[in-house]
Amino acid sequence: MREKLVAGNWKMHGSLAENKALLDALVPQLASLKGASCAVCVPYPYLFQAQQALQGANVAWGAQNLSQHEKGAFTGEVSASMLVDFGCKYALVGHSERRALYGEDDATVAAKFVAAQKAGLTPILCVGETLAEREGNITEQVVARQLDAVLAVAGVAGLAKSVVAYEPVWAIGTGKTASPEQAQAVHAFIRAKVAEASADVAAGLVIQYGGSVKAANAAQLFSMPDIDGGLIGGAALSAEEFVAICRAAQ
Ligand code: G2H
Repeated sequence: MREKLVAGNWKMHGSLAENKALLDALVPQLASLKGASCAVCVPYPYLFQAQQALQGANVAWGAQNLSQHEKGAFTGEVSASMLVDFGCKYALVGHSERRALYGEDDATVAAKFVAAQKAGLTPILCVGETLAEREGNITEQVVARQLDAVLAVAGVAGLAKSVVAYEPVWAIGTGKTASPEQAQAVHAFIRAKVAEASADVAAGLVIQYGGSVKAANAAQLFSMPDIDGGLIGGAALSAEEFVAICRAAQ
């Protein structure tokens, strides 16, 4: 049986004071979470704060990006081993904002996925189509291409040690959520695609949904057979919302 995972993606939000209030609220409220896991992916400068606040708690932490390089003259970049130094369990790779705003192509995302795993991190691989791609009926083609790029370098054995997050770009931060049925259809497609390489890996793969998930719609989304939790943006900045979403995953 797969355990659902709810991960917060704080994006470029927060301050030492705001994070303290949020983390101090999450730790006791999520202490009793059972049958589901949770994590927060925080901005790089706050990884140390997350590590201090969450060590020994029932909440894992991670980063929102990483370099595909191990070390070297890459000004402004952060390596996978640096994230490990700060106790990260997860690193998002290929979030649509990285793909769209920072030109990360499939090959770069795949290289980041491999770099994360090499250092012992669990990559959360984000895939998803834009509105134009959905309207052009190429959602499955796009998601297949994004998965194939990773399968080509990490293999299905690599995918087995990762989490996939399906995030339709048109639903991100827009308030528009994919309906549970729309999301389920793509999740089932992803699982079937992975099953072509390995039925076992497909059956065990955690596939999160992301895109305007909130307390009010989480339970319905998480009740779908192939939706194994969520990647939560805006709603992860509120302890009340995030805790309610985590509880919906139990
Ligand atoms: C999608 C999601 C979190 P939001 O980016 O990754 O953000 O929940 O704000 O749509």
